[in-house]
Amino acid sequence: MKTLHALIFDVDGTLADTERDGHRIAFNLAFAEHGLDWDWDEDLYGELLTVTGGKERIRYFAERQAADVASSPDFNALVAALHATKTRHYVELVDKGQLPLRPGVARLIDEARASGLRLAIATTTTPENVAALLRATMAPDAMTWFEVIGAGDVVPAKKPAPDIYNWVLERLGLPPDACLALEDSENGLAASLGAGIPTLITENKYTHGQNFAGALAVLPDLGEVTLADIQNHISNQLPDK
Ligand code: XBP
Ligand code: MG
Repeated sequence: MKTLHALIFDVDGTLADTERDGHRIAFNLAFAEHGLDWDWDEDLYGELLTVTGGKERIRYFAERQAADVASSPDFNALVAALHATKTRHYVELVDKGQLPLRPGVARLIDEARASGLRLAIATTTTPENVAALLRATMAPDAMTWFEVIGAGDVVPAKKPAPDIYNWVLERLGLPPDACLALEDSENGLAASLGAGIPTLITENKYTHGQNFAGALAVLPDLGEVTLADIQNHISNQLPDK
């Protein structure tokens, strides 16, 4: 078995169920604030989640559903403005404590910290959103618990591209098989596996039933999963055990 040196966490859908009651609400508040009658209901948002990244998601939607807006010369500026407004609303929602950590996340992170395992984050979402979520759900200084935080536009190609995971691995100075990625979605899994990182999936309502081929395991949540469980699982599944 390769020794496990680091856990690399995805954020949205993995640390917390942020999409339906967080990002989606914030997008809709931003649309209203900018005078747009767009309303992303829960089902539509589930479809739009195939596009990772908020700016990319807005652009994708507008190009298909609001061609007049998408073809205007100010469209790029509008996308940027909408996204900035959306980020403000999202951070406000997180600050109100409306997006708790998923079961088992706090316990596993505590256990990892106590055992000296290194922690990192690899996410598509905006750095301000990560900071707000860690602050609201873990501790005021929780950002310092994570040695590397790869977020948002730090790489040009978002998940399912492996770039954000490669960016994090490079800064950790670790080979992929010394790490475990924790993801919730097919796009996230494609990114982590693309970087060669063994990956544990905790699925959620939006990602249930996606293609998780290649994952170490697919669980409903981290529940009572311990580091020892994870290490045993890795040692049983990796070919070079
Ligand atoms: C998360 C995302 C993000 C959020 C929105 O994907 O796709 O885009 O929905 O965040 P993953 P921003 O969990 O696979 O990283 O609006 O800040 O982009
Ligand atoms: Mg995710």
